[in-house]
Amino acid sequence: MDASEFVRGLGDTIVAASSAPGIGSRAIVRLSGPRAPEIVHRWYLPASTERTVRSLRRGVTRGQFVLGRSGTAIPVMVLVMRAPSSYTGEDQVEIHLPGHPRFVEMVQDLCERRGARPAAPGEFSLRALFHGKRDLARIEAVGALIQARDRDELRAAIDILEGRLSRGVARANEEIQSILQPLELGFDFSDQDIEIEIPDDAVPRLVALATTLRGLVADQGRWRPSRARPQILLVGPPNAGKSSLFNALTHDGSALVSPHAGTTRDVLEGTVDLEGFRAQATLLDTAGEGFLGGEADDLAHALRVRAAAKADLLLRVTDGRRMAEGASRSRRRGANEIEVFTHADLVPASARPESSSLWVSNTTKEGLAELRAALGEALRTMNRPGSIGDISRRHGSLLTQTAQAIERAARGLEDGLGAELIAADLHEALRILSGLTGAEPTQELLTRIMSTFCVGK
Ligand SMILES: Nc1nc2c(ncn2[C@@H]2O[C@H](COP(=O)(O)OP(=O)(O)OP(=O)(O)O)[C@@H](O)[C@H]2O)c(=O)[nH]1
Ligand SMILES: [Mg+2]
Repeated sequence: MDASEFVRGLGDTIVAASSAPGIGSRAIVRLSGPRAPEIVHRWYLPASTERTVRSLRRGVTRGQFVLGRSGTAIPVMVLVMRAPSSYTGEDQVEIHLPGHPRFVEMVQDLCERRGARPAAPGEFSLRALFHGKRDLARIEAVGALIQARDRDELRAAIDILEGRLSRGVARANEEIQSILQPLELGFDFSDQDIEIEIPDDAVPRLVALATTLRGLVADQGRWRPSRARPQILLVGPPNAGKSSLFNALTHDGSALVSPHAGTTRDVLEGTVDLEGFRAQATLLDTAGEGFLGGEADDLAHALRVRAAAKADLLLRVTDGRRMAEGASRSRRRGANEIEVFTHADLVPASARPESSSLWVSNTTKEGLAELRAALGEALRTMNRPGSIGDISRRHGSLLTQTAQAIERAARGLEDGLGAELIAADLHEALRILSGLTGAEPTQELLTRIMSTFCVGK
C-alpha cells in the first residue's frame, strides 16, 4: 500500500486479528471504520436485547457471534468505541472470542463478507496517527514494544508510549513558536521603518531550549542500555577455537579450552571492547555445532539455539586449517553473521584462500584487532528496523539537528543577524521536530511503519 492508497482507503472499514496467532484462551478481532458497528451488528446476538452493537454508543456487550447461516454461535464479548474516542479515532469494534484460529478466521471472513477489508500491517496505528490520536513517536513505540526482546527494551518503549518524549517535543515546539512570534510580527512592518523588537531574553531562552533538547538526546542514549551492549554469539563446529577466541577477546570471561571436541556445553558470557563502536558488547561462547545425540549434547544444542535467537550478531568460527586443506565453506553467511578463521599461526598467508578475509590466531593474537574492528563495524551498521534502538537513534538524530538549528539562531541573534535569518533557523527547527511527531502521510513514513508492524496493530 502506498501513501495515496492509504489516504484513499481511509473511508474503508478494516478488519484484522489483533491478538497473537495460534491457540490461546482468547483472541481479538478488531474492526475500524465507519461501518464497523453495522458489520458486527449483523452477526451478533446480544444476551440482552437492549445492548446491540448498533445501539451501543460505547462500552461492552456480551452475547454470541453467529457463524453464518448454519446458526452455530460462539460466545463473545464485544467492545464498542465511537469516533473520535477510540485508538484509531474512528468507530471501532473489538470482538473478543475463544482463541482458536478457526474461529478467528470465520469471524474475520464474515466481517469481510459484509464489506470490511483486511487491514494492512500497521494500518490501525497509521489511522490513529492521521486522525491525530497519537503522535508518530508513540506510534513507533507501539511497534518497538511488539518486538522488544528484554525488560530494558520494553521499559524504553513504554516510556515513549507514556509520552515523555512527546511532551518534551510539544514544550519545545511551543517555546520556539513563542520566540518566533515577535520576530515575525516585525516582518509585517518591515517597510514602515519600525525597529523589530527582539526580546532581551531570546538568546538565553534559545540556549536553554537547546540544552533541554540535548538532554532528551542523552535520555535516548540511556534508553538502550541493553542494546548499547549488543550480544555476539560464537558459533561453529567443535574444536574450532571458539572458547580460545572468547578468552582472547573478552577481558572478564574465562572458558575451558581443550584439544577435545565438545569441551564447552554451557553458554558463557564475557565483555568485549570493540574498536570503532561506542560501547562494549557481550560475547557468548557456546557448544560446538553438530551434536552427537547424547542428552547433554541435546541440552547444549537447545541452549545455543535459544541464545542465537537473542543475539545481534553471530561470529562463525572455523578452524583455518580446514579451509587451507580446501574444505568448502559449509553454507552461506546470513546478514547478521561474520566469519572468522582460527589457527592463523599454523597457516601461512600464502595458503589462505583469498576470499576469506578474517584470520586470527588465538596463540599469537594475530588478527584480533582487525576482528574487533569488523565486529564494531557490523554492529554499527546493523539495526533492526523499528526496534527501540532504531527509533531511539532516529529520535536522537532529529533532536540533535533541532538543537543545532536553535543554537544557530541563538548565535545569529548575538551576532546581530537579521530577523529573517533567525526566523529561518527557527522554522527549520520546527520542521525537524515535526519528524518526531508529524502526521504527514509521506511514502517514507508509510513504508517504515508498514514494514515494521504486523497486521492487526
Ligand atoms: N595453534 C592454535 N591453536 C588453537 C587456536 N585456537 C584454538 N586452538 C586450540 O584448539 C583446541 C580447541 O580449542 P577450543 O577453544 O577449546 O575450541 P572450541 O571451539 O571452543 O571447542 P568446543 O568447546 O569443543 O566446541 C585447543 O587445544 C586450543 O588450544 C589457534 O588460533 N592457534
Ligand atoms: Mg569451547
